[in-house]
Amino acid sequence: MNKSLLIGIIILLALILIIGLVYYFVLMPAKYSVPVDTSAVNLNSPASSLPSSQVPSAGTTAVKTVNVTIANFVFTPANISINAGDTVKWTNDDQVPHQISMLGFTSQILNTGDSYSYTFTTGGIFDYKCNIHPSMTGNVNVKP
Ligand SMILES: [Cu+2]
Repeated sequence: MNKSLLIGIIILLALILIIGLVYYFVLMPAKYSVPVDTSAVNLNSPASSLPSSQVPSAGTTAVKTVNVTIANFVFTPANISINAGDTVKWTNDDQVPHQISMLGFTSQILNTGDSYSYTFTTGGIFDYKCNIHPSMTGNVNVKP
């Protein structure tokens, strides 16, 4: 009597354990395989084929946005280091207009309070300046 009850409990626990293992090993890998597939796409195709918002960065680092403030005719910080896929956002806090210019793009004229964002998809050191005040310079070091 007691023995068969004990066996019944052991069988029940074994079933719960098996169901748990099936969930863990069958369903969980299906969820986690998505980032692996994304990085495989990144390795095999150029970043330009994907919308910039979906370009995965190297490894598991999340993409980020770095803010650069324009004030008193100075970019702050003037030298920044980011990963490919990250975005730089310049915001003009000066009372005069500025315009970000770099090999590859020129922003619209940024009046007071305006901002401009650019997503860097390839590695390299990108020097930029203000088109209106060429003495204003900065650079972005993009790690591939
Ligand atoms: Cu300027």
